[in-house]
Amino acid sequence: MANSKFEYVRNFEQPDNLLPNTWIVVRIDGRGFTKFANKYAFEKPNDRRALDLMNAAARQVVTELPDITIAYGVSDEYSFVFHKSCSLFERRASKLVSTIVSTFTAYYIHYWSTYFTETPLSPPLPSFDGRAVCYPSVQNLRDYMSWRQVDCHINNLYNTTFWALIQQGGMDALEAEKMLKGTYAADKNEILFSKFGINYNNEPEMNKKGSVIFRDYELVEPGTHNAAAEAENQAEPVQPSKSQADNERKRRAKARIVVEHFDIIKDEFWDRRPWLLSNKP
Ligand code: DGT
Ligand code: MG
Ligand code: MG
Ligand code: MG
Ligand code: MG
Repeated sequence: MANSKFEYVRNFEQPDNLLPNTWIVVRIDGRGFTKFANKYAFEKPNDRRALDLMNAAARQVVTELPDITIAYGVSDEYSFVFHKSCSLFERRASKLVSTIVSTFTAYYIHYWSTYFTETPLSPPLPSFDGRAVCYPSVQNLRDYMSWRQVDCHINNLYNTTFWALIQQGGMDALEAEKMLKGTYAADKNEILFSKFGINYNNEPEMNKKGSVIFRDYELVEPGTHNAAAEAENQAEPVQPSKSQADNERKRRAKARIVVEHFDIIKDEFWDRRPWLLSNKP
């Protein structure tokens, strides 16, 4: 249907290709999940089923989009990182974001009954928003990931203490809020331990650290590698040949995709898995 008189409308489309050679992060977030969590009586502050469901949907997104290097999730959000060499959809933001959001949402609904066996979904159905941000250096990308994990830690320590004060301490929300106002991490640890015998260190790793999803290959010995320095120092990659790219795609398709609850702030996680930040796609 070339050259109809209507064809000119195509010129209204705006380009939205993201900056080349930058790490693309697409973060999705549940819309109105405060209300959604109440509707389905999610356990407070962490509902194991809800978090497992988020992880199952995200794992499926990583499986279907091999250009994703790593993903990190906490609460009702997930961040998906595309390698800086990614050329999927010519790096068009709207295509990348909408594909991630719809694939994730579809699997969230698909897997719902696996994790919430007693409570079928009913409208309004869960939905997610999404945005894409480019990070020009490995350090910026690592700082982004650290930012999300620190956020997870701060919120989880607060929420764990807040709900202990209510559920076990018999306070109402206002009293608990007042008690926690202006407290530091050490104070919250102390409240948990002295009032409720809870050692925060023994809380589930998933609640304290969130979840990280990546392709697992053979680990590098600890202390023998500096992934961030190497990635920043490597020459920019030359475009791989078609057969190289095909082989790489097959290797990625075969790799085991794992969901872990590791510390992604410290160097060790990255140093032991140099392929995550490597200049090679
Ligand atoms: P938004 O994102 O602006 O549409 O609004 P919300 O309500 O989704 O707010 P957001 O994303 O800042 O915060 C996430 C909400 O989801 C927060 O109110 C707690 C809730 N949520 C997430 N995971 C759990 C869980 O495991 N248990 C419970 N009880 N609530 C959860
Ligand atoms: Mg939001
Ligand atoms: Mg939300
Ligand atoms: Mg959120
Ligand atoms: Mg089409």
